[in-house]
Amino acid sequence: MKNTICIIMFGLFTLACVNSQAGDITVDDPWIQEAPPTAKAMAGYLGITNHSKAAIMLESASSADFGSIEIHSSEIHDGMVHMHKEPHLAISPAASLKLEPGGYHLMLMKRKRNLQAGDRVGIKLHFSNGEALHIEAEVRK
Ligand SMILES: [Cu+2]
Repeated sequence: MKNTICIIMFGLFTLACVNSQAGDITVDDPWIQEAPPTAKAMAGYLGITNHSKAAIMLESASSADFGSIEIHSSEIHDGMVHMHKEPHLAISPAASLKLEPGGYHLMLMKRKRNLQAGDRVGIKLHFSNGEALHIEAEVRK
């Protein structure tokens, strides 16, 4: 009898989880471009998908391996890459946004340890719906 109650309760709990906001955001293929040891900053890329019915903003990011992380966009004028700091990044309802070379990226600054291809970096992403995602980005050439 006790077992039956547990199974029913677990079933209700699972339903409650599906209906809550947790899991509205998923991240795919996070990676960081390898940079020379002298470089002060590195660029991080990933795909972000918003599974909810409302726009969600990526508001900030942090990592134990970097002193600070900014959200940047980049544009090319006259063959020169210009980067702009963005206060946040909006992901439309039921849509994906790709941070990729030549476009949006995470600007990882004040590196605290040497990072080479194959190393993994933990990054925490904070979203406007209150969700915080901990991701692991691989350093690649
Ligand atoms: Cu940048």
